[in-house]
Amino acid sequence: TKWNVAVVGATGAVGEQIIGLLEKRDFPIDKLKLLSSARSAGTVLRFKGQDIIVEEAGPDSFEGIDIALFSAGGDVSKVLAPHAVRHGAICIDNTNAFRMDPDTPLVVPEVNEEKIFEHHGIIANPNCSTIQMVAALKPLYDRYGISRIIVSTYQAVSGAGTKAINEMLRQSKEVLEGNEVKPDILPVGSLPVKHQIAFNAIPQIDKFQDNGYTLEEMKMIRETKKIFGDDSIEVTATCVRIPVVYGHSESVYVELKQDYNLEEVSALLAKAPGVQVVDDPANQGYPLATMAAGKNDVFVGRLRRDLTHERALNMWIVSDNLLKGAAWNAVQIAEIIAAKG
Ligand code: 11C
Repeated sequence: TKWNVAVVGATGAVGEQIIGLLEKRDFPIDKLKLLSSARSAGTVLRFKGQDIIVEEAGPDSFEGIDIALFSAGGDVSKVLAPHAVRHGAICIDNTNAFRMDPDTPLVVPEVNEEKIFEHHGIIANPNCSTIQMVAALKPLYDRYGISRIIVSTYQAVSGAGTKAINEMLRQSKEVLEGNEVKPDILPVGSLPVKHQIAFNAIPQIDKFQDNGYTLEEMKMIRETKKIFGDDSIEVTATCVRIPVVYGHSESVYVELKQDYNLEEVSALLAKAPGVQVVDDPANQGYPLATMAAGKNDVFVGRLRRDLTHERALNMWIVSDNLLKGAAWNAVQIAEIIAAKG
């Protein structure tokens, strides 16, 4: 079977990666429709040697579409995904719009692939920082059980889109040339206060919630419980933006329900699907954003026993936020749907 596929947000940072993966993975496509906002409509993009003109997305863009991949922001998904479903498409949504909706599966194939087929038209792709963490923790969850997670992130600017990448590069140049730095987008485009990202670390990703945590932090907390289907896991998160272009890094403290053996943990991770262990302190081997950039896998290292809690360990988890964190997880779900008809 060949599928008619639509990419909504085709000109964005994630959309670009989705199109690249559909081509690279030779996804069985009959027709590819590229959609965007009115502003980007008319852009010409290449797919398998052909030019495709990006069209403005609207309620009637989805006629004849089998699979629609959304990454144009939550507001666009909220309005247009129901229209895509009405036209019979399965939507794989990269935004926060439907993730916590009880009727919408929230899927990381390495963790809960089976949920894909419980959809009612929409399958949600989790937040990038959540995806890489749960993919790496899955083998430990299965073997020992997890009681508690404390995560601190070091997130790339590409998570905030192409404009944020350009802002970081522009500011770096401004600093190096001794010019005044004028923050414009980060930490949150829609909020009035801006902070310099070049040569800095900003402990705010997305808006603050009433409890003092940011939305990014609350996404990690809520999504982790939903993906594992386990509300008993205690999660605390601190999310920080750093001046890296591609690849989110995470320091993760994980408390297990049973005693563990560190060699066994390493072996379990090494054979886990989509996970690569890079853990060789003697030779300074550990995951780096530069190592993960452009790759689909999640990289894990710095595995060590916690010194304060006998059933806890600490680890360092790195992945390309635009790939496993977004485009690859979505295309992986599409591939599973295509493979199972
Ligand atoms: C960031 N995690 O790095 C965000 C981007 O809910 O899909 C992804 C936002 C989302 O800024």
